[in-house]
Amino acid sequence: MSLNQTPTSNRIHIAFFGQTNAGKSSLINAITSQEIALVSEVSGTTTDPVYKAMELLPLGPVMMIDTAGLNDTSQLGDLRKKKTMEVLNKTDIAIVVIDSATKDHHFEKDLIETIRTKKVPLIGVLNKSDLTPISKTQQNTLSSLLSIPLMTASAEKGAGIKALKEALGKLVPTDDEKFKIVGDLIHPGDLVVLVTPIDKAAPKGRLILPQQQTIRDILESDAIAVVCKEHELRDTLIKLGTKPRMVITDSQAFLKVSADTPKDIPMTSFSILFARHKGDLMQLVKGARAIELLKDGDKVLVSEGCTHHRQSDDIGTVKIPRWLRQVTGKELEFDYVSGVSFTEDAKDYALVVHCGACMLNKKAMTHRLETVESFGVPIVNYGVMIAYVHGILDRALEPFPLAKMAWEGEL
Ligand SMILES: Nc1nc2c(ncn2[C@@H]2O[C@H](COP(=O)(O)OP(=O)(O)O)[C@@H](O)[C@H]2O)c(=O)[nH]1
Ligand code: SF4
Ligand SMILES: [Mg+2]
Repeated sequence: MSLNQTPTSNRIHIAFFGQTNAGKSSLINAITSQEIALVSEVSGTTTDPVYKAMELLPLGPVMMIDTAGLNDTSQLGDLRKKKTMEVLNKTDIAIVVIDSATKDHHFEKDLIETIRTKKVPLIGVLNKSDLTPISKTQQNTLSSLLSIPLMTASAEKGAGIKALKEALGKLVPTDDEKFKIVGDLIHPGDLVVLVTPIDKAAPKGRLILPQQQTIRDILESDAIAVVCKEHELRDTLIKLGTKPRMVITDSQAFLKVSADTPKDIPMTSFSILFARHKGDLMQLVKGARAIELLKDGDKVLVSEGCTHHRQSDDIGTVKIPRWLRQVTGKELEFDYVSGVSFTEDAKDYALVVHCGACMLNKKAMTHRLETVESFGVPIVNYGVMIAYVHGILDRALEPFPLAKMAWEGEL
């Protein structure tokens, strides 16, 4: 990803569903006016979802998802349903594409029901209006049969595309808080000190995504970001001459930074901020409480959101197991998953430890949290766990009173 791109996790995910040859790929092409999706006369060319990040006016940064042509039969097959679900778990807006010539809409009814279970806003498009013109009455009848808003379009002729974009604009979640990382905790003019170690684990020539995003969020809040390494923190705080609103550090430097930050200055970590931003800080903090209940022979699942380049002392496969064995003194078994695959069956685990999820959107992370919760299994993330094993979770939760209460067992 280049530096000037909006991260995937902050894009509105728009997914196109429908029967093979309904014109999903053609519609994406028409909307984006770019030949990005594979269009073919042969049924079922697109087998796996195709993702394309782009700026789309008036929506802003989006991720278009062209799904595999589902089947032409009246039922969604199990495997296809599973694939649809996987995409739906991260979809912000769903578009159901229907060939206007379609007579039997069982397939679409089934599909729409599936989308409904996920509470994803959806809109239907009757495509190929150039081949099969649809009257307003027909359109309304079908719209009430399927219980979704329907629009007509011709991907081929470009008809109805502008209206579709405008309709999409109205479906975009308008929650301003949605992408707040720290902005809701600070005021204009506040000084925020960010501590970012530059060690062998840091990428060459740049800052990592959570650091960039936090700086951006601070600037958008009209506050002031001061960035230093852990070794310069003491000096930075002296030179500032005024108390910063908050110190935010990389988890790796937590101990040193905690020691160097006066107790009356609130301090937390990027990972705690992102745990809250991406998921449910309370749930993750409750997960940390479950660590001390682990028993010999318990299974722990370590889950990472992407298959990033592994360091020699990889946090997921090396540090996390080592820390957990050290703090519990128990014989634990570890399983690992990474990337798009995530267990739908967590019941065998006593604890799930998830990464910071910087590459996942909130929807995907929320789905993972809910899946694990549905099995009654506790889940913690790297940031909360690192703070816990270093004995500084107490301090890192200070800016978050509710999560702190959950940590103290009061909720
Ligand atoms: N006449 C006409 N043909 C279309 C339209 N949209 C798609 N097609 C054609 O229908 C076929 C299937 O389109 P495609 O986008 O690959 O369908 P997908 O399987 O849903 O992705 C291609 O031959 C397209 O050129 C349209 O609005 N009008
Ligand atoms: S925190 Fe998770 S999603 Fe982000 S780079 Fe690491 S493994 Fe990937
Ligand atoms: Mg296609």
